[in-house]
Amino acid sequence: MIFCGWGSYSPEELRRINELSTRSAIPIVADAASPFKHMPGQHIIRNAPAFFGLKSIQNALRPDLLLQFGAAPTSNSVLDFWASADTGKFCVHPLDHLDPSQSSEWIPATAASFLDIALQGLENRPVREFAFLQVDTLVDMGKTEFLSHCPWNSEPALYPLIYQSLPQDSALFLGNSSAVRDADLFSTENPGISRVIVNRGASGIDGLIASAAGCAAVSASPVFAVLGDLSFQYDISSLQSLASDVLPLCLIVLNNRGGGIFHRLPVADYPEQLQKYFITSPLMDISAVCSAFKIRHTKPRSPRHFTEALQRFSADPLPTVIEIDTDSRHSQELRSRFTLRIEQALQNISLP
Ligand SMILES: Cc1ncc(C[n+]2csc(CCOP(=O)(O)OP(=O)(O)O)c2C)c(N)n1
Repeated sequence: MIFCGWGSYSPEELRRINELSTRSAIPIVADAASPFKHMPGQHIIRNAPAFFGLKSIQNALRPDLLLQFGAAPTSNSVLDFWASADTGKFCVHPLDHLDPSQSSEWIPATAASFLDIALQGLENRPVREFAFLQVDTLVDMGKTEFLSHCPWNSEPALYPLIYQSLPQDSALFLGNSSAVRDADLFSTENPGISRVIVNRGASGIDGLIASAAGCAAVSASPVFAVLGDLSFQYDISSLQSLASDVLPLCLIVLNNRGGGIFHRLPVADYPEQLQKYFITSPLMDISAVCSAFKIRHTKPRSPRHFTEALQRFSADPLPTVIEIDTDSRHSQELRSRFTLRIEQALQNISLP
């Protein structure tokens, strides 16, 4: 199994990773920030975060080999799968051994130089029916069904909406905290997304507007960035360069009034402390902040208004903020229900 995390891959490296996968009949596990998420192909596992963490799956499906290109997986459940897999595990990276579990061997090489050798003399293997790919298809169908019953502005349901609404040849920047994790779990593929960018660092929520603005300054196409309201507040001063340089950046701010991610952590069992010390709800009026910097702002009330706002930006890509009100507690309930639903659905299938 080939894990492909975020990283700066040349088109040739992507072509050759794809070749390694198809010729050796080994599937690719695509992270939300991996270019493979949006590439066509039956050999790509796109929903790993939804089922790799299940013990039933970890016990039943045992890959022969794990190979990682780019950064380590974003999702904790995929990291858990990697850490617990009792098999040969190798991380290919020129500079660093990017394995938080330190349970693998490091191959200090660029993907290109590794693939030069790996592809030499590789015999084509016949396409195999992989249980992982079959489960992925089931999970994908379950996900679509589940999200179709969620409110449009719940955090899980927003990701397919955002992904499907992005125009041809768009670049997508995913903020830290819930954005990159929910994208990993709930997004759908859109071949129109030509580039996904993250600034993961140590998961800092500072400087995300500046990072996205930097992308917009050099990108050939408009950039869309998804981030939380607290991340937005942390980096308001970067709106200045966005406005003065008239950068083609559309910030999609999910406003759940503070750090929604903390609803996922054990501290959520202590509501008073959670609210006071962790959520840290900003008192900011995003519309007023945008007006202060002379940046377009809109707050859609329906999916149609949201897609219209994206279309307006695409037609005239001036700095724009699209603010969507979300409910972090309800969104967390939906995430828990989704995990349970997938677990139940997979209990009844017979795995080889
Ligand atoms: C610079 C920095 N300060 C604090 C944190 C700790 N932290 C992690 S997530 C988070 C909340 C982020 O809130 P928001 O951007 O609104 O996103 P949400 O959690 O709602 O998805 C905080 C404060 C951090 N990661 N980086």
